[in-house]
Amino acid sequence: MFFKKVYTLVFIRNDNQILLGFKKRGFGVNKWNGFGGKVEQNETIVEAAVRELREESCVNVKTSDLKNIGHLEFTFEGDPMLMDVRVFSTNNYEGTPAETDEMSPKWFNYEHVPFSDMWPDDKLWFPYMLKNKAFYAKFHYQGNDTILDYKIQELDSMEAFYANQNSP
Ligand code: 6U4
Repeated sequence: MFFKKVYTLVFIRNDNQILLGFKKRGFGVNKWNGFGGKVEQNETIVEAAVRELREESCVNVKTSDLKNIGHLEFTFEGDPMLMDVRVFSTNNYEGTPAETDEMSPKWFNYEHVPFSDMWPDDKLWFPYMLKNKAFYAKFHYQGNDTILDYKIQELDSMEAFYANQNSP
């Protein structure tokens, strides 16, 4: 049995570029990633997504502009925690991305996403995101570098996925 913790992961994108942050500390340190973190008790998932994006990149977005585009689950060999990661995207934001204690932001062209310095799962599901397809994926890791097992599925819509899951 796993106990589940909900996280957010936000990508700001335009027609040919995506904003990533280089993680300076903590989980996923020294990797490029989207912006996000744990959902706190007093907030909704999308509110947490807005807050983490602001805290980590100084960029502001409206909850109504964030589109839920994917659902990721991560488990780690020998660890009873399941990371339930809600992926969001928008092209509508305010402010200029700036370095914070946690992240250093940078725009990448879609052809130059730095997969060799990212979580190994990213190169498997980014293609769905970049083609604007909704997706569900789960990955079982050994440590932070080895994927022991995984599954990826393109979805008709996130709404249909959550309706079938009986989950908000
Ligand atoms: P604290 O303890 O407050 O620094 P918090 O900022 O709440 O933590 P953090 O930074 O640990 O949370 O959140 C982890 C972030 O990394 C979330 O956005 C989810 C994301 N993430 C975790 N595993 C990932 C993976 N394998 N691939 C990926 N993103 C992942 O692309």
